[in-house]
Amino acid sequence: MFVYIDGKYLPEGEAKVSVFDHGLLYGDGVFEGIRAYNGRVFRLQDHIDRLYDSAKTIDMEIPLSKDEFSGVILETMRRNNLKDGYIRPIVTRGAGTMGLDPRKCPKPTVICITIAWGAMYGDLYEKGLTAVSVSVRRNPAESMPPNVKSLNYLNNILAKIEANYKGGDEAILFDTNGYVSEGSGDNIFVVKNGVLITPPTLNNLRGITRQVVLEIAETLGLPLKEQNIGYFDLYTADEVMVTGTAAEVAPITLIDGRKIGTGRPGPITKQLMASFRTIADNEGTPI
Ligand code: PXG
Repeated sequence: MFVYIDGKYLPEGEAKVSVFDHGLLYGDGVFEGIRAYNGRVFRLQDHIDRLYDSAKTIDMEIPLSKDEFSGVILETMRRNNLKDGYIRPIVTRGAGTMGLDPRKCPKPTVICITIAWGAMYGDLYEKGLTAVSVSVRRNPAESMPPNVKSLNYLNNILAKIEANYKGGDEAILFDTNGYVSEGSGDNIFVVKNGVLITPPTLNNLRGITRQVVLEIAETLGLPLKEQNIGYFDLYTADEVMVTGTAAEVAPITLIDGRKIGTGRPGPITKQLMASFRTIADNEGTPI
């Protein structure tokens, strides 16, 4: 595979980052996770916009225009002959000296990695995933906004480790007020009495898949609410699902040992999964 790094497309073994890069030393940087289906990059502009918003928030200027960055993503896919896959653009603060101060890093490092990739959860899309709530809280917006897709994912990784020990396929994080935040790498929706409900995005990542699901719900005329929910709402929901670039739309059928609804993926979840598949397979920026 070829990897784009700082203006060059290099064989992956030759694409190297300095040990003094603040992305490595401090997790100082931002990234995106994007999918391509059938020769088209899904929601490319939305991902580019979020990448630049993440960079703006951490006061880092990406040394490429948005159009140039989109071009790099498409060209990396072309050079690797990929029509379906996963794309990881990364911008780190760049190489500097020791010390947190970003002014020590004259130039951000820009990277784009692509890999071939299929469904993340295999047969769990039919059976449903098991989720566990974790004691690790999502970092509060006033400390580190969860809207920034930063290179420091330890908050989410600690949640994932806890879920692994507790035997869950995915972790459900709460915020410091006890509201449901999100999964370790996806957003959460519940269905109760025919209404689709998802938390507002102050305490979670503004997921692009979440946005697609909201658009589908609107098109289908499904009643929809963006409102805070607690663990009572999770356990007593008729259906629960998670959404993300990696997970796509995935049903959750067991949470902390409580069967959700019938214990099988519900009708609204299945409808949203099918509509998502159609949209993902048919729209996108041609490679
Ligand atoms: N919340 C968090 C914390 C995420 O990291 C989402 C929600 C869903 O956002 P999108 O825009 O993808 O719908 C994410 C995205 C991985 C991986 O390597 C994780 C994500 C995306 C792609 C790959 O596990 N998370």
